[in-house]
Amino acid sequence: MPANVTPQFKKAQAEFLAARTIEEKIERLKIMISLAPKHKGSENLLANLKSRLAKLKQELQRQKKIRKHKKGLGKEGDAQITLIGYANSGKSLLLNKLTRARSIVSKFPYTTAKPEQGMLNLGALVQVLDLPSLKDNDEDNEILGYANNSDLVLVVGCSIDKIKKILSKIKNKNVLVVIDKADIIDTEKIKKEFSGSIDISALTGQNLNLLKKKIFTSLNIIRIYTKHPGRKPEKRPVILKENSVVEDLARKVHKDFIKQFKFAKIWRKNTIKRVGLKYILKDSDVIELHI
Ligand SMILES: Nc1nc2c(ncn2[C@@H]2O[C@H](COP(=O)(O)OP(=O)(O)OP(=O)(O)O)[C@@H](O)[C@H]2O)c(=O)[nH]1
Ligand SMILES: [Mg+2]
Repeated sequence: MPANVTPQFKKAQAEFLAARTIEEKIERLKIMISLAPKHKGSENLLANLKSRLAKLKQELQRQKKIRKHKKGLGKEGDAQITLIGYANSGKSLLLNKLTRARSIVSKFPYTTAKPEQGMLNLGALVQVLDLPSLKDNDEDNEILGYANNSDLVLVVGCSIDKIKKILSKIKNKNVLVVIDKADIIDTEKIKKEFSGSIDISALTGQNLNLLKKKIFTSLNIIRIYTKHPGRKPEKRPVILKENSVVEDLARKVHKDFIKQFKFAKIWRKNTIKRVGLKYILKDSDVIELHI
């Protein structure tokens, strides 16, 4: 990147990097383009940004088609999780408690006729899908398709038999058993049956914070906060896979960063370290890239 970009441009770039949805990325990239230097030495940068914008617009069109096809439910945010279970297990109430969604909750079975969604902010934005209840017939295939395609499946139920039956249907390897209605049932026996499971009550809020923590750790992603020298870290983290290295972050920030990379400074707990491209990042690291 040319050295003579303005601080406003750098700020716009940081905001672009923290963007999650494609729409957000496009908006912020447009701002970057408007702030980019427009002289001979920066032609490459500008061309680069414009081609990125064109690609993002293409991708948006593609996703819109998919969303339409799936009645509005393409993947969004940094990760997608699904809630699956039998009728009345409490999936819709749980979605509403985890996010700002207002999925209809009722004492009657099969109230949720199509997937409902909400966004759970864990630093990483986690899209939560409340799926229609399983019926043990062909209609289950579509529901299972959603679950198998998501980054994590929450199996919501409160009987050992039903939970076992759901588990036998799911191909996704990343599954968390959530025993619901802990305010009215004795969950001890069920908890023992499924190692790593958690008991909650969507109604009283019991263990919901613990559930959020488990969701985050089960997603195997890390939140990295970039910063510019002399400034505070960005509020919105860059999301990477667990065990990513500085190079992965640099690539995500801007491909030119790797070529011009000198060193990175990392703040982790109470330590500050100077590191190279191969250094393994950890969740919550604050990082400054020097080029
Ligand atoms: N006591 C108690 N009741 C709950 C809890 N969670 C849900 N319920 C109740 O269980 C019933 C079903 O809840 P829903 O969230 O609609 O269940 P669902 O799995 O979405 O069910 P369908 O979509 O209708 O198949 C409602 O009457 C809820 O109020 C809970 O944690 N404790
Ligand atoms: Mg429902």
